[in-house]
Amino acid sequence: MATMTSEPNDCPIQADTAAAEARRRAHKDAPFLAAARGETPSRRPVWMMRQAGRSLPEYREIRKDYGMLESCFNPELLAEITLQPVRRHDADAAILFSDIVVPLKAAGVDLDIVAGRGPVVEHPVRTAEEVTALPIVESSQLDSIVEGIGGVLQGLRDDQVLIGFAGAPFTLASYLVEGGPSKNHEVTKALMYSQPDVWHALMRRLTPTIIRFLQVQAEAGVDALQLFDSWAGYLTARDYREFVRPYSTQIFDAMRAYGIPMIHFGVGTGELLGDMALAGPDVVGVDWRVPLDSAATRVSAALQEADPTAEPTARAKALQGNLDPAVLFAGPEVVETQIARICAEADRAIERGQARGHIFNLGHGVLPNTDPDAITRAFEEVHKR
Ligand code: 1CP
Repeated sequence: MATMTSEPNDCPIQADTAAAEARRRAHKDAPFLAAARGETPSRRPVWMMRQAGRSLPEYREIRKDYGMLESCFNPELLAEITLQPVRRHDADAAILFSDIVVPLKAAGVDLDIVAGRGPVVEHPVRTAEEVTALPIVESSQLDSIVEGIGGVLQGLRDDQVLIGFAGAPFTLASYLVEGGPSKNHEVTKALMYSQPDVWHALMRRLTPTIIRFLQVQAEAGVDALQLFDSWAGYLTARDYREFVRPYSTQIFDAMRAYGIPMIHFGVGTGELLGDMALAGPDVVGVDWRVPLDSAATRVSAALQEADPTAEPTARAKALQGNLDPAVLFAGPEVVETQIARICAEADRAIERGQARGHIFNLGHGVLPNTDPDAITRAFEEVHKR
């Protein structure tokens, strides 16, 4: 059934949930889906952010001949790179090989992903005129991603899922406003504080592009979605609520019609976990700084405060996380001890009714020099618990 989503801009976005259901594979006993939905999984699900990429020799081999964005828009490469870590580590989830700036590139924004640096935008967006000139992506500009997703789905077992993703408005805006990666996000924050009208116009302009990128993935058959607000942790909770959350909420509201689990994650967001949970995801991603049982207490307190009459199951979310990526350099005994601690913290939160499930992950992405065998061993260790 086609439903109209809340429209932040003057460009209506239809959600074709029937197409999404037709493309999505039937699952049998998928641990990721069980954990995300608050059911008991047959084993503890695990995947790692940035599991596809430079830690794998087979990835570096492919990338010798192709640029980063070239790989993202090539359906065969996209499918192969997405599947590499799933085969090697027996992951419960694949994450689409793409980047948060892909929908902007597809829409015609002049940007590149520079090796060793990240996304670089040729003409930064800092004025009302530049915001208005920012294109909104059309579904047809993302056809190669749809084709790539089809290839990934063919290569997965029916207990494994494919996670699609997008960057959230704040994190995406940071690259557009700064013109590239930033340590302190000072140009972005200066714009937000000194010209709030321009800031809100930029958020309104980005939101439909993000929704469309996610809809295209949902309609191509992905099983779950993750919205990355990687750099939101640079904001105070007050600023997050005023300048960011309304737009992330619109995105979750628009995507809920597809009925697939949605994850929200940011780095250093310990102080924002409750607010990020209120934006509307089913699963809250936690970085390594906050133990999962403390994270669960923060999330459930925020949900309870927002709606004291809610059913007990609506007062908790599933959690995803949260091994420090650096621990993978510390040897198998340390990794084993840390995994045991994290699983115990998650289980405690579930027993208390403050979390609905646990999807094991790192607290941020795999670091490029990580030994792939250390990653495989970590997956095996999680599956024992
Ligand atoms: O396995 C996977 O996770 C691969 C798919 C993936 C994802 C989910 C890539 C490929 N990028 C992303 C998301 C992404 N891109 C985020 C959110 C997740 C996170 O916090 O890590 C962000 C912030 C970006 C922006 C970006 N793209 C950076 C960070 C720059 C900074 O500000 O510090 C970088 C280095 C890139 C390039 C990139 N994207 C992906 C890869 C494999 C690479 C490296 C490309 C190369 O080989 O040079």
